[in-house]
Order: sequence, then structure tokens, then C-alpha cells
Amino acid sequence: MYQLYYLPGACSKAIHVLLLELGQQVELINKNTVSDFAALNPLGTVPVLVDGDKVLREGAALVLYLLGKHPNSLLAASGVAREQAIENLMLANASLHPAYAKLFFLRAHILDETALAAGYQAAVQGIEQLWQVVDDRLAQQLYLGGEQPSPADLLLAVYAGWGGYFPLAIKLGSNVERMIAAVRARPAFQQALIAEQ
Ligand SMILES: N[C@@H](CCC(=O)N[C@@H](CS)C(=O)NCC(=O)O)C(=O)O
Repeated sequence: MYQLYYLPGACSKAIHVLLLELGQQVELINKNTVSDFAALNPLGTVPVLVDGDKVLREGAALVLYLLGKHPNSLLAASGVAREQAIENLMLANASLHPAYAKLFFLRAHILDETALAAGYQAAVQGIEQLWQVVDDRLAQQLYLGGEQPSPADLLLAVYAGWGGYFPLAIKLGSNVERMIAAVRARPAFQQALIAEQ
């Protein structure tokens, strides 16, 4: 069985959902209950996945590891569909995730309220620009993966929830909202939600 180090609602939830989509059993370990988490990940971040004697880090790497190991319909084995799915995975993990991380950083480090509001506004502009790209890609299809979710859809459905932690409206776009509702309605997402509560 896999062990997944997580924080409730964090990006680790996408790995949790993916494991359930793949029909895998997972033992969840809240990072905050581990006294020496730095031994597993010196960066202190989740997700960390333990598979036997392997300790794996970095969300996108975990996604590719799991999809390479278990038969699935989330990622094509080769060709243009695979290339697009990996581009979308990186758009989510390497662009949208850091864009949201700016909001958390600002809240932790900017004490002046006016400066904080200006920082939030600039960060939200960047986030909305990225959602617009995703929204455009969803114009003709429910998921970035087409009729089936791709890994990026799972990640984005988790990230979209982070806006609720801040006193700002973040425009996602109607296609994005439709995709997120569809991902969140999936049994794997619901199961992960309950398990992390
Ligand atoms: N590049 C890393 C980023 C991971 C990351 O930033 N994780 C956040 C949660 S979404 C975290 O663990 N933050 C530390 C904390 O909240 O204690 C990845 O994709 O795995």
C-alpha cells in the first residue's frame, strides 16, 4: 500500500484523488503529525509518496510515476495526446500552483494592509490570466483530457478551491467552472474529500 504525506486541502489532495482513480489503496499521513518530516522532504512540502523503499516528491513527478506504473485512461501512452496532457500538467503544477502560492506568501509576509491588498490584486491578475488559458482550452470539451479527465484536471480542481481562503473574487471562467464541478463530482474526489476532513 502507498503512504501519502498530505495536508488537508493542499496540492497533495490531487495525488490522493489520482491514487483513488487508479484503484490504489493509500495510507494517509498528515505531515503535521510527523516529527522529522524534513528527513522525508528537506523542502518541508507535501505531497510525499512512499512506495515500498522509494520516497517520491514533487507533485508532477508523482503523477507521471503513478500513471507510468498503473494502467489507466488518464494519460495516453504516446503521441500528441500525451504531449498535450503533459503540457497541461505542467501548466497546472508549474504555473497555476505557484501563481496561487503567491497569495499564501503575501498573507504570511506582508503586514501592511494597503500593500497586502495591492499584492493580492497583482497576484489575482496573474492567476486569472492562467485560468483564461485553461478556459480557452476547454471551449469544446468537458475536461482538458477531452471526455475523460487528464491529470491536469485533477490538479486544477484542487487549486481552484484555494481562492476561498482569501477575501478576493478570482474569475475562473464558465468552462473551467464546468470542468471543476465534473471533477469534484467524481467518486474519487468525494472519497478523498471525506478522508481528508
Ligand atoms: N513543487 C512542489 C510544491 C509543493 C507545495 O508547495 N506544497 C505545499 C502545499 S500545496 C506545502 O506543502 N506547503 C508547506 C506547508 O504548508 O507546510 C510540488 O509540486 O510538489
